[in-house]
Amino acid sequence: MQPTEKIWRNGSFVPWDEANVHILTHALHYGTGVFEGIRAYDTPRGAAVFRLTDHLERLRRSAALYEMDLGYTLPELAEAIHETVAVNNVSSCYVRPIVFRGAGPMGLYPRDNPVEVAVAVWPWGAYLGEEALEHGVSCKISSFRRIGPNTLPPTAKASGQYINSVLAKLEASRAGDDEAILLNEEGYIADGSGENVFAVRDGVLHTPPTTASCLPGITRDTVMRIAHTLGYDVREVNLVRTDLYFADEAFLCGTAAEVTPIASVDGQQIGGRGPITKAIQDTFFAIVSGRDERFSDLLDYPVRAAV
Ligand code: PPE
Repeated sequence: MQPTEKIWRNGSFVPWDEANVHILTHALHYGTGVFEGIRAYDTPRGAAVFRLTDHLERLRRSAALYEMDLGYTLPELAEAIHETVAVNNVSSCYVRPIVFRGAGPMGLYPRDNPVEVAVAVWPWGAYLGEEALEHGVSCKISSFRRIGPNTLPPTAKASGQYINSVLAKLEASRAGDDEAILLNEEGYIADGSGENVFAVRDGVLHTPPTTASCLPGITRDTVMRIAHTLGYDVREVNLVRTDLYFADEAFLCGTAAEVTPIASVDGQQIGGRGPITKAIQDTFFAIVSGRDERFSDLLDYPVRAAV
């Protein structure tokens, strides 16, 4: 990981190395944090943050579920994010806002623990490796089921729920695979440990509905918009593992993973990056780098100081 200089914390900048927490931080013990993963990209008009408002709205919903008051308006947080990108001189980077219960009383009751808000940014290249963007990743269907709407609602992005992803990720890694795909309690595909899943069959894109316990991914939504624009149908339907084994093409998508082809699932070969995956991926990278006017509204630029 490549550190940057400063981290925004509760309204001011602190040096990267000093952005620490107490050992008795509530979120460290109980997972009581919510976060976002956002990317900023270098564009001809300078650094742009991809779908910033959508990410911040999801952050607000996640925080509300756990009764955490953000303490800042979304425009204030948007400004903090733009400033953090600017102050660290990284036009292309990953952006990690986190809202968490800090140190205070111990025990599960969280309301007396202070809510902290921070934003860190750092350069983060291809999540699953540069090679993977072309050749794809090997995936394993996890034996661990995805958390559900009545255990840890997967529609929120809470720190604690990621321990489910960590179990799946470790299992996949022990099996020699790059990534894990989790089924929900009903046995349908939910999502990857940190990505949504798409399968392409007969020229049609298929992805699990959000009721299948996947995170309602912002990249997933972007992919659906791209597909429609390119003239492909998208079906939000429950998928079983063989829908992946027998797919013509399949890919993972997420802020970190962007659009990454799936090469195999449980050793069943799907192949490298197919033509539809490539078309979606090419359009995605054109959009985020500010080279596709059709989607320019998805990029958020810093508001210039009023004259
Ligand atoms: N499912 C899960 C479980 C998930 O964590 C992510 C994002 C997605 C789907 C895709 O959502 P979106 O980013 O809105 O398109 N995972 C984040 C964290 C990855 C990490 O290792 O940390 C991310 O991609 O930023």
